[in-house]
Amino acid sequence: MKQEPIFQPYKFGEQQKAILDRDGHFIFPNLLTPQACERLTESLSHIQSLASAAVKGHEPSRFSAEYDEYLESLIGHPQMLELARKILGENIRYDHCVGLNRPGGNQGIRWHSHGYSEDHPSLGFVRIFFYVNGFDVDDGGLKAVPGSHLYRDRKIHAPTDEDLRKGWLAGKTHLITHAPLEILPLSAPVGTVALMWTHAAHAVSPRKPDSDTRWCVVYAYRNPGRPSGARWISEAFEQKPIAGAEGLMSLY
Ligand SMILES: O=C(O)CCC(=O)C(=O)O
Ligand SMILES: [Fe+2]
Repeated sequence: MKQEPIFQPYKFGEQQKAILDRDGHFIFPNLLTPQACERLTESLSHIQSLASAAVKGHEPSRFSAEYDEYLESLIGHPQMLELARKILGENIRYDHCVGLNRPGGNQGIRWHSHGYSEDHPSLGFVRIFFYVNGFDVDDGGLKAVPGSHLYRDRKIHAPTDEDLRKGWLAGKTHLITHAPLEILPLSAPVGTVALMWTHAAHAVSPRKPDSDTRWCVVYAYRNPGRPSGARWISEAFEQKPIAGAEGLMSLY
């Protein structure tokens, strides 16, 4: 069955890949088609509606693709896999699909990084964020530290920008450009797709109380070879045949 496109035409060649590898993140403004945005908004509203009845250990927000057919169908969508393989190369596995809806008043998330294969840097792990209705700076907005991913530090933590500057960032420079590392608040128009290497320091600012819900979902893929802490896939889901995702669901 042919799937509807999710992305507008885009270029992600050597130059764009080099920017991702230098900064640790890469933003495609307006990449999602209007139709995909509509379907995603419906699916993410559905995930949101399940939140109050969440089963502990198998939450709809953490196992989102297991609770929504459209979200499931994107795991093996040809355009999704093409993009994931432009980043990671041929040999990839699916890792997780997490709903990141942030209603007005949501507190955002503190500075952190994630881990994968610290001992074997050629194995990559990338998050592909779909910011369906986008976000403004300081309104449920993603922030990053370009170059932080090159340290491959899985344990970056700080409650505020100030704490990060005084702590982990102090005295650190970019390992390629040698510029001092700095916090970069991002903004994203409707339909933005953001790529991020897993070791990049990132945080999300609180959503303003009178803002609407920020609709967002993330799909993560990796090169197999190491255990993965964020691999949220139930046993039943790992066995489920999903079009296009054959061979992608196992850990190794
Ligand atoms: O909500 C966001 O924009 C980012 C959430 C996050 O830190 C993650 O999925 O790793
Ligand atoms: Fe994160």
